[in-house]
Amino acid sequence: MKIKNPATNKIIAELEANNPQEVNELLKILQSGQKEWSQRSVGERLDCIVKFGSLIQQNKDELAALLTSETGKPLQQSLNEIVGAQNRIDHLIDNAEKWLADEVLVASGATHEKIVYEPLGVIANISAWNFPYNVGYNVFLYALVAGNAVLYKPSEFASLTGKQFEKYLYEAGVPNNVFKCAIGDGKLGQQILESEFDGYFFTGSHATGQKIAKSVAAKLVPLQLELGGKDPLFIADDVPNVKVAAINAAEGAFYNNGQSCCAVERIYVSESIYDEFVECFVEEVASYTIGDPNDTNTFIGPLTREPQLTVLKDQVNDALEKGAVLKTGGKAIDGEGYFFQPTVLVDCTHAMKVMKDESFGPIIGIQKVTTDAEAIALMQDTEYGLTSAIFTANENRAMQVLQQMNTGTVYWNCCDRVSPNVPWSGRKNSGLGATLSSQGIRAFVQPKSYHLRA
Ligand code: TXE
Repeated sequence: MKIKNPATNKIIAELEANNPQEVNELLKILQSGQKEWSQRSVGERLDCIVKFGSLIQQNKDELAALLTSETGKPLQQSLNEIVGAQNRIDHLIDNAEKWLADEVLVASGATHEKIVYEPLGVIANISAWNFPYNVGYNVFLYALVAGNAVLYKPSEFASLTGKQFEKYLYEAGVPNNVFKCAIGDGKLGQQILESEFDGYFFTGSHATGQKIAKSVAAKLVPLQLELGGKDPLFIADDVPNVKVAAINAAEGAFYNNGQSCCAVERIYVSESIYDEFVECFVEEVASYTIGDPNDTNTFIGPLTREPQLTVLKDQVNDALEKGAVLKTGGKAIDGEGYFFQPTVLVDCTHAMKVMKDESFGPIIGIQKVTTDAEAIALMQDTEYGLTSAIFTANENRAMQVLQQMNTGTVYWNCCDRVSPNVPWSGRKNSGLGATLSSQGIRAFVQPKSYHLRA
């Protein structure tokens, strides 16, 4: 498989892809290793994950450069991701033993009752490229600590990073028949769906997620889908500082070039502060440094995937045809890489694709609203359900809005953030199941209920 650098469109590596027929061989190897691994204590398995985390941090500069080379993520953001992802390991250190321990419910009387949490077995993790550390750790580290073996298929746009996970997991003591990184694209992914894994954990687009759900439904094994989003942000007229709100909103929309499932994907602004907000927002976006992702001053690098350029151009043209006003950006940037100008469209409506379809790029639509009720109705007008946010000085006003959102995550005066302490879940077309938090720990086990009559 040829690996390209999105900043230069040049091939930087060639990786031996796995043939689909190898999947069943890998599955057999993992089945052979999983039993012994599951018989180790949670603490012993956790020790390997802690060592893995240390190895990653020791090599973070080299790993960040690698991540940037294959995804185009600005170097500083690659470093941020690698360092930040350690919070998943810290969460496991603090919580895994508690949530995976046997639970004695009745210890007196004729019949004692307890729950033992057993691993699922060998699970498949088909993953995405935009935050390979974050979205990867959410699944394969939690699965390993729970006693499962894992077949991990990184996105074809983050394969080099995927191979590093395998290298350092082995160095940390995870047996090579307990974790396998399979290299390939959607075709290899399809073969994985045809094989008999004990659970399927997917991070990626809604379209692919739906295909995966259809393919594995009849197997009646656990399936989790972390899919796309069209996350709204409502800027209420009582924000203490419109400029600060605009700067925070812009970061939520453009961090990682907007290639984040929980990026701000549409913004609604109370009419009384609309003009001021738009002015501050456009000023902030126009100030972003676009360029070589290896330059630590760069905030906007190339898109990771070339086809997304066409999606973004189409959303801009569609919006303009339907009456939107382009304030900045709007075009791909000439040159070798997949660069697109950070783009702000205002006076948008829900007739436009940019307010309804996932953009997953450096483009945002802004719409004026006159009441909170109007904002709520527009925020709810989506087939996605990942996150929603409101910036306001008033907690009651925030809760009024957030309680009505049908999303797995809600934000008051923040956005575009994930914490391992609380579940990360999508509703509607944004997914199925939850990773992180105690729920994410228990996602990789199945309860066995013991009724014991001595
Ligand atoms: O997804 P794709 P991408 C979402 C984000 C965006 C998408 C981008 O919102 O929509 O992910 O990631 C494999 N059978 N999230 O472009 O194309 C493919 O090889 C089996 C949400 O990578 O769906 C890759 O490994 N597998 C998330 C993986 O599926 C198939 C956070 C994803 O590919 C396949 C991050 C097939 N038919 C991104 N086709 C969240 N909610 O947390 C492709 N694949």
